[in-house]
Amino acid sequence: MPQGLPLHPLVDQLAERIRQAWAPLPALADLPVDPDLEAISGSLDGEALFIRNELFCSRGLRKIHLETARLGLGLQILHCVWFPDPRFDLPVFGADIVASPAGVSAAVVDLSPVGDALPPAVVERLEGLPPRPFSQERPLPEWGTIFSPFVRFMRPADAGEEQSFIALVSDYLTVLAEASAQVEPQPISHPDTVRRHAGQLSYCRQQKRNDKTRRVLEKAFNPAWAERYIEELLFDDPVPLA
Ligand code: BLA
Repeated sequence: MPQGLPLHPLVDQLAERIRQAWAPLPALADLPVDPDLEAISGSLDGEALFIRNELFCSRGLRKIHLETARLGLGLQILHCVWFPDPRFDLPVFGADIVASPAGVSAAVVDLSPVGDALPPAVVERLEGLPPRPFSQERPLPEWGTIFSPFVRFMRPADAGEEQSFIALVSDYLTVLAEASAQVEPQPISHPDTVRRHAGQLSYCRQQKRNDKTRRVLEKAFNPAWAERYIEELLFDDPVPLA
């Protein structure tokens, strides 16, 4: 880890679990990223800042992104999104953890639809997962209409719930990996591909309405840098269909 600073155990353990989940994906390959955006370190008010980005693609997934960061005032972030290739009928996987010295305030995970609803095979698998109760579920923000009925958003109350959150994320990643191994691509001009492309644009547009992310990045760096980071790295649009 840059600067050798440890991250919150939940952030470290979940990052490790996510790396294990992408390792066996078919046709896994590095995704080139501007070195300016890939690894960033600096300081704010005497505190070390860093961002580490890991990016891949695989069969059916145009971008697999994991960000781990320390962004000042002891704020630690794990941000992870797996964006599907619109030719494949797959949901978007997203997870976010926000931790500070006061503890973890937000942990969220979802498999989000890029059309009207999740693919039926994904719904069936999600419905078959073991129940994982959390004692402090949080209400979704107003831009959260992109999430599925299976979204989970909570403040993990203790180490036990932190482990449950890791298990929950593992469940969702297993569902997506299974779906991605089975789904066949449709042509680029197929109406379903066009619809999923539009759905992914809308997912990115809604995520960009999360002012909390933007504010943290603007304060740690500056508004222009934050804008570029959000537009080009966090929530870049899928390439236009030919
Ligand atoms: C909330 N995200 C937050 C918060 C901060 C960040 C500071 C407020 C914490 C809280 O309410 O307890 C900050 N998140 C970041 C930063 C990055 C980041 C700086 O990812 C930098 C990379 N956010 C996502 C993804 C999801 C997501 C992929 O990036 C979900 C799949 C969700 N974050 C999300 C939600 C909230 C949040 C739902 C709560 C927003 C609210 O209550 O208003």
